[in-house]
Amino acid sequence: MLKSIDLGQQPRGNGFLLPRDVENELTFHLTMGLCGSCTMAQLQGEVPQELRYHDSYPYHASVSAVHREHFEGNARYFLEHELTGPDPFIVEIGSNDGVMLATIAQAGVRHLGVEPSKEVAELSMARGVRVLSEFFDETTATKIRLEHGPADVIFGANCIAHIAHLASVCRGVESLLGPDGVFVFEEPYFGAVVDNTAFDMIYDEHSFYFAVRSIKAMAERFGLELVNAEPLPLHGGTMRYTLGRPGMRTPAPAVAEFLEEERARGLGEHETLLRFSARVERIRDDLNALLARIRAEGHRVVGYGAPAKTTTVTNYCGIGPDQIPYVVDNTPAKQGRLVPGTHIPVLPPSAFHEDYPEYALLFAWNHAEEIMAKETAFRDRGGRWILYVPDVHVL
Ligand code: JHZ
Repeated sequence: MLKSIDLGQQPRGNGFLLPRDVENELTFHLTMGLCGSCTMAQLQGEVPQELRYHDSYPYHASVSAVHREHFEGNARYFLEHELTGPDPFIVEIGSNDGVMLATIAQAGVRHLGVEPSKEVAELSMARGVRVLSEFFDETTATKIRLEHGPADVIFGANCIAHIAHLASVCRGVESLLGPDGVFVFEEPYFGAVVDNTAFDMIYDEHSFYFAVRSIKAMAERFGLELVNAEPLPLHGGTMRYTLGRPGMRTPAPAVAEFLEEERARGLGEHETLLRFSARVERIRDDLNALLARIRAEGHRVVGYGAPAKTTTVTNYCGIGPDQIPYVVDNTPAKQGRLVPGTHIPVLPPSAFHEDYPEYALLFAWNHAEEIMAKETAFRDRGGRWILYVPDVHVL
C-alpha cells in the first residue's frame, strides 16, 4: 500500500480528555493510503478498538435533529419494505444511543443492537432497545444466529468503516444474513471526502474510506453482491450501500453508474490522493494565515462544535487555545473536557451566547444549516462564520 496522506502525530479523534489526564495522552502517526488491488482507502496503522470504543465513548448520534429524523426514516423504510415477513429480525452493528432501533423497538419488531460502548448502549436500552454490548465479528455473529436465527436486515451507520477487522465482520454478516436478507450500511463517501478536501474526516476511528468500487470488491470477496449505492447528504456526503446474497436482488443501475464515474475521475488512483494532499496543505496555510490576521486586527475566534474532526484539523494545523480559546458543543459528555492533543476547552453553547465573539470557526461544518439556523443572533450581532471545507472562507 502506498502512503498518500500524512497528517502527522495525532491523538484519538474522540479522545476528549479531562485536564488532569493530559500527561498520559496517547498519540500515533496518522497516515492513509490505497490498497494496490481493491483500491480501498485505509489508515496505515490501528489504534486498538478498546481504546476507541470504550465505556464513555462520547459521540451520541441523537444530538442532531437532522440525524434523528434521518435514522427514524431508515427504520420506517425497513419496517415497510424489508421487515414484512413473519417475525422479522433486524441487527444493527454499532447501534449507539438507539437513534435508529428505538423506532423498530416501538413497532414491536424483533431486533438486536450490537454496541460495545457501555454508556451509549445504556442510553439505547432506556429507550426500549435490546442490546448486546460487544464488538461485532464472526464469533458474535455466530452467537447471534444461534440464539435468534438469521437476520432479514443487518444495518450499520458510521460504524462499518470503523472496524479494522473488516474481513471478520464480512464473514459474520455472510453467516448471519437470511437467504433474502440485506446488509445495508451508510458511511462517509470517499468521493465526497476528496471533493470536499475533508481531510478532517481522517482520524483513528475511520479505518476505511469506502467507495463503490472498493465495496463491490469487498462484497465479492466475501460471497455477497453489491445491489445498490445511494448518495445521502449526511456528514458532507455519505453513501448507503446495500448488499445481498448473489443473484437474490437485481442490482440498481446506480451501481454501474458510480463505478464508471469513479473510474473516470481516478478515485482509486494514488495521484488523486497526492493532489488531495497538496490541497490539504493549502487549507492549513490559509487557515493559519486567516486566524493570524483576525488576531492582528484585535478580533477573537472561537470554535463551534467539537466533532472528532476538530481533533484532526487543530492538531494538523497546530491550532491551540492561543488561537481558539474555547469551542462549544451541545454534547454533555464532551463539555468540561479538552479537545484531544491541542487541549482547547469544550464548553456548553451557553458560553458562546454569553460571549458572542467576532468570529466562529465551524468545526461541525456538516451541520452548518442546522447550526446557523439556530444561531441567527450571532450573525445579527455582526458575527461571521469561518469554514475551511472545501477551502477556507468566511460567511
Ligand atoms: P458530527 C461522527 O463524527 C462520529 P463527528 C463517528 N466517528 C463518525 O464516523 C462520523 O460521525 C461520521 C455538535 N453539535 O456529527 C455535536 C452542536 O454542538 O459532525 C457533535 O459533537 N450543536 C461515529 O464527531 C458535533 O457537533 C449542534 O447544533 O465528526 C457534530 O459531530 C449540532 C447539530 C451538533 O460527527
